[in-house]
Amino acid sequence: MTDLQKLTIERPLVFDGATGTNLQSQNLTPEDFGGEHLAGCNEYLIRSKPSAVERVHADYLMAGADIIETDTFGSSSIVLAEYGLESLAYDLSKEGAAIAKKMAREFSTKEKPRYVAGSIGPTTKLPSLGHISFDAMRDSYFQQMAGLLDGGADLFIIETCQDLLQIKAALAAAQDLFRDERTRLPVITSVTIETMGTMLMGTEIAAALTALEPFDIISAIGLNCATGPKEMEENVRYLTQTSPLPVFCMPNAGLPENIGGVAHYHLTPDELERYMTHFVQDLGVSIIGGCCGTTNEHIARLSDLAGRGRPAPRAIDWTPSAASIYSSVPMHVEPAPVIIGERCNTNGSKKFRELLLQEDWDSCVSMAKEQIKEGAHMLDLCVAYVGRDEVRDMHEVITRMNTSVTVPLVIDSTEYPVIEEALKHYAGRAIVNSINLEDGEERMAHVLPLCKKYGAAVIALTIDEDGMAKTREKKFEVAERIIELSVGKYGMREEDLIFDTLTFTLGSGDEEFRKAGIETVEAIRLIKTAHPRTKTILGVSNISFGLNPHSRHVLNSVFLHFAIEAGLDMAIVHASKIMPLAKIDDRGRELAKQIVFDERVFEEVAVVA
Ligand code: THG
Repeated sequence: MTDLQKLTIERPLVFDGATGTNLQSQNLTPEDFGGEHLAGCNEYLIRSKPSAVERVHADYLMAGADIIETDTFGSSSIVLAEYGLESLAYDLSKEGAAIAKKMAREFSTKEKPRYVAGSIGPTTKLPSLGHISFDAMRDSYFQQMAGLLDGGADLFIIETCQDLLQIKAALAAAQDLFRDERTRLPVITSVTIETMGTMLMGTEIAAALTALEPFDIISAIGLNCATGPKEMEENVRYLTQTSPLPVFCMPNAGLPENIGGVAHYHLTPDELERYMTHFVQDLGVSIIGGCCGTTNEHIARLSDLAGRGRPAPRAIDWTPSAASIYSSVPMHVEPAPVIIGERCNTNGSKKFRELLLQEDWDSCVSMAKEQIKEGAHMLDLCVAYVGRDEVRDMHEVITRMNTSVTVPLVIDSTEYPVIEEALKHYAGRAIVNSINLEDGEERMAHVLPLCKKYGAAVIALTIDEDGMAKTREKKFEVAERIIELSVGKYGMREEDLIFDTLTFTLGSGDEEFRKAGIETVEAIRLIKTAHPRTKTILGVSNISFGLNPHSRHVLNSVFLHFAIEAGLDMAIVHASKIMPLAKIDDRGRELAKQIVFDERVFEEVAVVA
């Protein structure tokens, strides 16, 4: 199968409808399922009664579906284990794909080729709640996907996702599989937004898009299950207005009504067609289908609709962002800067360090929450402490913060295993802090593949083999070298890079560093002018190390002000201690400005310092 984006230019692609609904209508007996103990295991029908599965496929192919889904929604070892069938995960997946492929071939014509989507469900476990480890989930998906690939699937659909970590584990599996097999199939990811308006884990659609958009393995993104098209409309609209990827939508036949413990679906084919016509022709959804409760009549109507022409063109307004498991936060805000709380850092806060040493994890989380109350948009997190196991400490903190901190995290560590531990347990889109060229490419070669694997953005420091760059020209030169490598060699995009032009303290009185502030500010201007899609950041408190607290606040605030004027997007600060310029008296402001721009008159400096 070729690129989904190209296939959907002329007309929307149509998936099939519900598998369960169709199987139910066949009135299968426990014997059909292979015995009482397997009744309800739809995936085992692939073995015990393949004709029932073939009939589902044939019905939808006759209804006009372009793409049929394999009967493997739950063919992962995790789900099959509930029936004691975990050892069959690969085989059932492969056989399921083979059955679908055989049927698709039978119905394919030159004018209307039919495709098979390997269906990959969410399993029964939520990694963000600690039900299963990322690696175990990846391994389970890998087996299932390997079977689907070997059985002849043309694409994968990772669907009905409730927890973004489920998708990330599945994407990691697909990346590994495609690498091993030297192949690549289109991958559709589809999340489920519950009636309360978020995914089961509380994830808003914007956070889901922010977390998934960076994965270049994904061909389309969308929504399926839980509700009917009516309830989906706002989220569908959001995706069509913002997603750089084609948008997929596969609703239920309306909200289910529970009658005597059985779900009933009431949306008629007529009604489904009406909503989907709006989604396709007004909003630009380009891949459609039906989830629970939809039948071949529903799909026949979608097929008619697809025959009526191309999806509406979309005007996409995409903003590079980071995300927590709950919400998305842009990497540039007006007024700038994006405020990154600095205090959950063992090197930067005595209190946080002590809480970590006491292993008082809940209070570590409380410090994070305090900073959000103080106005932080994101939080820097560093748990390094000499003599302690940083991977373990990161695990303890990140697994808690993943679900209890509502703003995105910036993972601040020099250790690669620590960074990976954090990214594996973070459902949202994190920012990694940081890479540099101190040891040449070494660090980038370790960190950037992790950023790619988990979809993270990254902070890059202007440090190279000669040390921390001091002049604006050198900082700019290092930044350009990092861009060239990151984009050219490691597949990052400019908008995934956040440059930190670093400053030494101006508080030491050291002659050598008198120009540090101005060079840092001007380097920001150079980078933002030449590469407007990149972002910039500063650890602002660095500039005032060694001064008294009041002077620090004044100098930090004034420095931040000028950095923002030069184009700074983000700042790592003590959120409650940044003062608007207007709140600083004229004299303090003037003196701080003289220090930043190295215009000082020597006698006066003593007053500030
Ligand atoms: N760039 C990037 N990341 C960074 C920095 C940077 N991470 C760490 C640091 N610099 C930014 N974080 C801090 C955190 C705290 C302080 C300074 C920078 C700080 N702390 C007080 C002190 O040490 O005196 C308060 C101590 C306390 O509360 O115990 O100044 O530049 N990318």
